[in-house]
Amino acid sequence: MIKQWQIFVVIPVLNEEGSIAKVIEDLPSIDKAEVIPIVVDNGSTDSTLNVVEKTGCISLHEPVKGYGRACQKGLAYARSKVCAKAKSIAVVLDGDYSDYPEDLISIVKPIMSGDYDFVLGSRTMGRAEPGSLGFVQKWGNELATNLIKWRYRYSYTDMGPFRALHWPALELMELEDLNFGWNVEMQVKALKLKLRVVEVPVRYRKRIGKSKISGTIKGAFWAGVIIIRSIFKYG
Ligand SMILES: Nc1nc2c(ncn2[C@@H]2O[C@H](COP(=O)(O)OP(=O)(O)O)[C@@H](O)[C@H]2O)c(=O)[nH]1
Ligand SMILES: [Mg+2]
Repeated sequence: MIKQWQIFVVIPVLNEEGSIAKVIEDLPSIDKAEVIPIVVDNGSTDSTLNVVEKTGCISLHEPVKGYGRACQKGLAYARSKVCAKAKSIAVVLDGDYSDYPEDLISIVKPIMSGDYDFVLGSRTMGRAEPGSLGFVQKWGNELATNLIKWRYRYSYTDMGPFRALHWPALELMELEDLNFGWNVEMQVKALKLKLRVVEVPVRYRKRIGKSKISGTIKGAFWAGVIIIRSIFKYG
């Protein structure tokens, strides 16, 4: 039987053998909705693919590296599965088990109630385990949220990875970033398009395995460059 809602949860992964099964297992079921995890790998060299296969969930492979590109691939697949008789939501969730998949319930609720188009999981409004947010993440958050506030007079409290978009809003956005400007692009375009935006508190903990983005020095440098460039490019 077709459920009223389809919730596509796109999970980009790169070498997350220790965490990806936990992320999928902890996704909650949601009343009146079909929750559909879609894992998108970018050439993991560990056993991530085997682990994902064992979970039985949809597993895609994107040959060209890039966080945004992997998310785009997952969303393109979801688009091919969108059912005209249901309402759809696109969710992005990292595969490192630092977000709590159970918080999906609070992430999609404001959309399912018809009140909002874009929901951002805020780790600063919620509970972030000490040490879970590194220096680059905090600094990147400060820089991006302040620049957005200056440009749009809207104060986001986070640039976190766990987020949801009502499907028609996603299509309006025409997201194009293929890398780490993806989050910034989404948040900026949500304001530019005057979507109904809300943040909900989410929990955050130290990741399993090693960071591929913000935990590196290269990541710190590029985070700044990408944030500034994305705000001007997409704003
Ligand atoms: N498919 C794909 N996933 C990636 C890539 N880079 C990072 N990821 C995944 O994106 C998520 C966030 O990356 P992470 O290393 O936790 O970044 P951090 O939270 O900024 O430290 C994790 O699930 C990673 O496995 C990439 O190039 N391609
Ligand atoms: Mg992470």
